[in-house]
Amino acid sequence: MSTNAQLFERAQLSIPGGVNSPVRAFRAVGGTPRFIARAQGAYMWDAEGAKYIDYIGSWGPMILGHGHPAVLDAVLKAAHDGFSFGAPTEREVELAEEIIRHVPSIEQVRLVSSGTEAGMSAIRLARGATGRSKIVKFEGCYHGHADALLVKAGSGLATFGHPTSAGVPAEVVQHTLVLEYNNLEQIEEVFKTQGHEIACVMIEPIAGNMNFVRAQVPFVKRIRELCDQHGALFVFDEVMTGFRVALGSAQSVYTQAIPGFRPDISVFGKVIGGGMPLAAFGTSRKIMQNLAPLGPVYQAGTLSGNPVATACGLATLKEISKPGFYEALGARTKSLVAGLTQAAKTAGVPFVGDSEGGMFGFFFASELPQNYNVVMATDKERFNRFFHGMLDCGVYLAPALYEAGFVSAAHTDADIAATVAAAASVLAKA
Ligand code: HOZ
Repeated sequence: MSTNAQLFERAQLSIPGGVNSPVRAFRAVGGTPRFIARAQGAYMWDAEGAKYIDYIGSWGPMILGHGHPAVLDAVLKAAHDGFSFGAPTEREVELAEEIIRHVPSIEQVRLVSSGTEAGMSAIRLARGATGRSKIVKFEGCYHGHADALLVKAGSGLATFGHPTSAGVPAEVVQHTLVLEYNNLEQIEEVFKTQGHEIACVMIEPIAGNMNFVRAQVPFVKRIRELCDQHGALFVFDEVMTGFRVALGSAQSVYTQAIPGFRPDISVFGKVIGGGMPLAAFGTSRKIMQNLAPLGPVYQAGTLSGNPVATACGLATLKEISKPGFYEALGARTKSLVAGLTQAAKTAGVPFVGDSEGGMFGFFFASELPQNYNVVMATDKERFNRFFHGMLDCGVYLAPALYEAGFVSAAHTDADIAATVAAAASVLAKA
């Protein structure tokens, strides 16, 4: 039995399903998960010493690649000064200032430890600030695993065929209204009938938990108008897209298309922690006044603003703020998608892809899907064959069709060329 298989068997004795996060178990694609021993730059090595070009990047955070020297140095220095104090530090102020500097919709930010925590707290803040209970989310958008948001949430839930998790009482989700992504009629209707009761509309602006599906510009524009007309807050969940698709995050992409556009509340994770457990939610000073210790909306955390995690995040943000960073990252990601598209065309396989900054997605379909139901109808069997073929060639893609992919600054043109060559040989056989 291979070392990965032995480790997986052993893991299943002490950890449910052998994993600490469901998608890692390879249930969607079948086969044995690779147990990763180490990573450097754009590569990971598994417990058997096999090398992979990594397009997961820890599901988004590793925008600089693994083990970037400046980040490593900052983390080691911070670790020497102490792991956690449960008291404020200058570094967390610096990180908050740095996030605010790049995202004009935010005047204040609260640091937490995970995207789930940030999303859950953003909803509580929106409800506390508006005095309303109802929230609107969209099918296929995942906002972490807080009960109220775990309805038709794409990603792991889609993989395992349970649109909503067991253990979430119906009363807990009675205020969660779930609409189709990019469906203007449905959002108009819900505001017409329940607008005065809606605390917020929460969206992944580029949904990365149903692979890669963009919210259309007219859709985002109309939600903004409806929120303004009805006194609801517009929450951008940028856990995946934040500092990943642009320095100003996905909201800056929409501001280019909709002059003056800003969401009310933003949720961040992944890149702002550079691979350490760190996330955040931010908004105007006025809305933030509702948060404890200033106001009645409670939120707290022993490891919030952790000194080692903030050092990692700060060092990462410093690197990605350098001139030309996103131009180079975006061009490389585009060249990957173009290469894969060409390889599929040559093999006569229906294929579409899209990317923004360092985030990409692709489908075995003839058109880019606009919502969850269409994503679910794309060719899953072919994706699974492709995934395993690529893995055998040393290319590590996300082990589920419902996940976005990530390119880092450490990926070279040669890595992209090797990936495209692997795809051409896999698709020729698929
Ligand atoms: N939340 C991720 C899927 N969108 C999975 C995270 C992980 O398994 O590390």
